[in-house]
Amino acid sequence: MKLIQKTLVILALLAVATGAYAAPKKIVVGFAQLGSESGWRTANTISIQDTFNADPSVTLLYSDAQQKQENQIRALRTFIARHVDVILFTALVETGYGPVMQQAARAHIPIIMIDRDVQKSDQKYRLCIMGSDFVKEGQKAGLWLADYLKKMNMDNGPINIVQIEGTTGSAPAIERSQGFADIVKDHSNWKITRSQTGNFTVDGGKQVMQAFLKADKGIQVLFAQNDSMALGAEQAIKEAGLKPGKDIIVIGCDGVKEAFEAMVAGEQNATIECNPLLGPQALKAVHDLMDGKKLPGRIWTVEGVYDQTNAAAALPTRQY
Ligand code: GZL
Repeated sequence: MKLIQKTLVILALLAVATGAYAAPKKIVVGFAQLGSESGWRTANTISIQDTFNADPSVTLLYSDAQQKQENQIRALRTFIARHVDVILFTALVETGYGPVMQQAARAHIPIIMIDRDVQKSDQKYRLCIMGSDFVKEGQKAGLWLADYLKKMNMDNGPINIVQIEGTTGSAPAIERSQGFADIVKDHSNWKITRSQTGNFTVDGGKQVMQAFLKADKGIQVLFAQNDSMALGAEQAIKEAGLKPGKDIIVIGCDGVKEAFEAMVAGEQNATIECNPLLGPQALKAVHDLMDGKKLPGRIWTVEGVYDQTNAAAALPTRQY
């Protein structure tokens, strides 16, 4: 090694050792995830963790609240105490976060909502919401059902619909119910005869569908507000000696791989895609924020509708 190179190496080592050169400060991001209740949630978490952990300019602090609001509030308080630069937050339910979000605002820590928002009165404490349009997803489920019943020449007499809702009080449960009801009310022969929460889990969907089937032998359609609950309900329908996808039309939400496999097997009729792969959009939003750019109030995800006519072709490309 030439003398000049040796000198430069020694100078660089000295600069670091004396603190004269400080490595650029990393952006510290606190991510308060709500839990790991569904395939969707797992894919959402992995997308954010993999994207952020691959960026050397960022440190991601992660918390899984295991679907308990008190754990999420505790995690947010910890991020505030650690003076993180940005908080990513997925609200388990819409209410109850105002005080801790106000604390973050007072500490000048910006909050970017991922996937699920908080109630309107607390939205002043967050910078933006990044995620899907749940009302539109509910409407898409109703519109798909109308099209399918028409194609199958089934929309003549009464249509008995049951609904398995997501986590009570959560934005997707509230808004998917609203969107689906928007379409149901346009069909006087349709009726949602039973609706109950399955808490977005496979077991929850199975237990609720078992109860519905015990109480009602005339169910024709199930709208499950996520594919995990639809898959659980399909197990219950089979155990009751019926064929899901044939004896009972099954519509899910999310677009997880297992739902595509169920559609290819003829055991689910449709799924309304809800894209969990928000990591790249979230990282871009964090960098834009740190670079002083203004974030839009709403960053939408792009998603479609899949059924037995296009599931097989799409299955190999599914990433979650
Ligand atoms: C929707 C998301 C929902 C999914 C469920 O964006 O919040 O939560 O639909 C998940 O699978 O549990």
